[in-house]
Amino acid sequence: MPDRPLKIGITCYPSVGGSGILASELGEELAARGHEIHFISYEQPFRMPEGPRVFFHPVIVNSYDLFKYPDYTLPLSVKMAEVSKEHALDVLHVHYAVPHATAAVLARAMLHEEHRLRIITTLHGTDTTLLGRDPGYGPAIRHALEHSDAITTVSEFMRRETVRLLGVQRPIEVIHNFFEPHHAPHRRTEVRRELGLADGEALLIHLSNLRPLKRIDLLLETAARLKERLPFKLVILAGADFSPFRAEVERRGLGDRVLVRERVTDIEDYLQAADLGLFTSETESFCLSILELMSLGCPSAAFDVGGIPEVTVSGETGLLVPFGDTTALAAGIEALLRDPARREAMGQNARTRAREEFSAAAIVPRYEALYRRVCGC
Ligand code: GMT
Repeated sequence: MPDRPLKIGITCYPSVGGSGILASELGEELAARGHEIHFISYEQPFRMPEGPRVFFHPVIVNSYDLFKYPDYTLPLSVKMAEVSKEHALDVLHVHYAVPHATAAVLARAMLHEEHRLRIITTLHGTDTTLLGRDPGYGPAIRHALEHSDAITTVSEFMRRETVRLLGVQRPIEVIHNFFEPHHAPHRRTEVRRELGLADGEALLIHLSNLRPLKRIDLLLETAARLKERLPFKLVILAGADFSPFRAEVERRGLGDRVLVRERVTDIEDYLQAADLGLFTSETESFCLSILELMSLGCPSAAFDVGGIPEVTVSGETGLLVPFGDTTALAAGIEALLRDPARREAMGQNARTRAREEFSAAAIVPRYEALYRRVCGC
């Protein structure tokens, strides 16, 4: 008898961010495989798919004068319990522990035994590496992990950090992120023309939410080192307001080199138009953006931090240098861009690695198997 489709709740942050993107793409792939997907969040996730088996349940957060800070955790847990009961969810998969895993554990406590909810928590990054160290959060995160039916992390680095920082003793399964590129609406030449790229000018690309750990200062420092050495433009797909960085762009004389696009939905347009990704984060559990570029045959240059070396292999599918060494980063980029055959070969390797290791076909069945294991179905 074929396996029955599952009813899966997904909670994530809806805004631009790797964990929300991954959760949305996972929902899309699971729905395409016949499962029923219920997103529960305060807004419809940025890349939430549309389709017959995909539902969105908004969490309404009221603000009351008596509270200095509005609370999200309690209304979220009430909505999780409500949706679990009404739709007989098999499993609730929460992405990013804070506050989603705690809300899920509370939701389960509110339900009667016949609606016993299975909870899977996927740790994505700063829920461990930043909040896990915070004495105001650490014990609550540990409690939620100990009461989840399964825990996953997006890299081996994250698994190690979770054990080290939170002392979690339970098994933690590493399921790497995946990415399936959508069709790019425009051709590479059209995008490059729209960006005003001259013949022979290279296109570097950076995608991020610009938070402090993305180290935009080092990104601009690297671009400044390349300024006199190469004709290039750096396009930044910003998931947040870029204006705080404008003064630094001007100070470094990069005004005509840096192009910013905010809240882009058709990222594939830019991914396929780029020659090289550039990332300068001080930590990353995975760096989904590097994988997104790899999927379209574009290698990246980055610092060798966190889970990044699990995604890209230096010298084969990209270029990694020690953290903070912008001199080495700029030299490596210059060498690569002056050698189109090598860059092209790296791009091909990147595409192959993305398909073999980090495609939906490689990763989604691992989540399905996990759901069935925790549900016993
Ligand atoms: O952890 C965060 O700071 C946010 C999180 C997010 O929602 O974007 O990013 C993390 O999750 C992504 C998806 O798994 C990873 O690609 C990012 O590397 C990771 N960010 C960090 O570890 C800083």
